[in-house]
Amino acid sequence: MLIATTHKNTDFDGLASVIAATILYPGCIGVVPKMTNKNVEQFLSTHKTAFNLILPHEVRHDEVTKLVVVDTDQWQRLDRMDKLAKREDLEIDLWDHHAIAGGDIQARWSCKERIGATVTLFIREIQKRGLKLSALDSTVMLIGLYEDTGHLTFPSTKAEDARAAAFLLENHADLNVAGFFLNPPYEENQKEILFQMMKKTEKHTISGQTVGFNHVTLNKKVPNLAAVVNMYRKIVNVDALFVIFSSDDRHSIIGRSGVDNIDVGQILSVFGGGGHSGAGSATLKSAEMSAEEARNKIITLLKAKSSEAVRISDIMSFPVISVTPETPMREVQTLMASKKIRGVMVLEDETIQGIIVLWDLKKIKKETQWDSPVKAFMARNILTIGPGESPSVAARLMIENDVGHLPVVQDNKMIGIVTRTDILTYYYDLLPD
Ligand SMILES: [Mn+2]
Repeated sequence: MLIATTHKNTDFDGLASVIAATILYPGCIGVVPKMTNKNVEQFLSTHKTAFNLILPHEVRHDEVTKLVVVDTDQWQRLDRMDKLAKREDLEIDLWDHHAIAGGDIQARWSCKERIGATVTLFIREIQKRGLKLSALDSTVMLIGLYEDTGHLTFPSTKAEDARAAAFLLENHADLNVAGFFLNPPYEENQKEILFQMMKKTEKHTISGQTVGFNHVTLNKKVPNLAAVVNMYRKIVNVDALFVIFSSDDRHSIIGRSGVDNIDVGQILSVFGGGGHSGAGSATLKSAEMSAEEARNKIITLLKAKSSEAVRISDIMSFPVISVTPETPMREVQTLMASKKIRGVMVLEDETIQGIIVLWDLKKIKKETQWDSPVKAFMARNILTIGPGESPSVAARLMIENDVGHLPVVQDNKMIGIVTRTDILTYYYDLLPD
């Protein structure tokens, strides 16, 4: 007997990958954990018979000769597979897109890659072998792909995920069905939780990125908390978010991130959970840790991570090209043209007096004004930035204040400058002119 299974609290990527395994491995039966996410449960209640799927209690473990594990690499996340974990003769294939190291499932063969969704890895193989997909297969795979990549918007999304989506659309994936399961209507108690969360969001700025925290005590079971957190994240507008839901004896932490350098899956793996950079979760016993301790631990982890990150001092330009306040505009213009720069600092005795940018030259209407000193045209209220800040802080300052140059100041002394070009070069890996 050959079976394929995935993690408990199965999401659509897990389900789609199990179904893909039943297509890829001849004779393979899919085993879906008893506990699935609410939208997966709804999907299965109407579509289950269309696929070759059974429940964990229906598996005759001693007859299993081969196991295909998808979308996780940890035994503890599988449902009722403990008996198989002890079997030494069992052949295991593993397909996963989570953290490359860390899992305790020893596979004979594995395909582990950092990519938006596990199902993308299967689609690669399905395409390679020229296998046919039904419209229904394509639809469930597209839902898995869209759910795990936030409709191809999460930073973990790769070009191959988008190509996989194109392949599924070519194979008649139904976007109406996908839309229905990706955006389930909110239930009354989900709305209640959402309102409760909106009343008290705690925001922290860690290395220039805003991280939201929330703690909610649940006194009844609320389905699909992950969807509530997704909705909440759109409302609170933070770079990353962690919500701790506490019930009688346990805390569930759900994390979401929209930025590259906060990997929530990695952070939550410290708590025994997991996920990928954009989305993750963990469950812990309240006896082990209070909600506040869990929050503090997340903050500590975030701070430790950010200390390895790129700083302004790594991307700034120096030495800085500057003039004195008395320099005639004509000289400033010549300087900008010869150095091919768009802004010049105006300094006197090493202190910043102002900045003159290419745009200011357009203010000159009369020929005689080219002889006037730069101090008559320069901008005086200068925003500065510290060398230890992150590029995203600089980007935010530039966008919010519509400035293209930020002097980098340390101990009241200017040590460099960051420009829009520096920021773009950093974000897009472009080489400067
Ligand atoms: Mn996944």
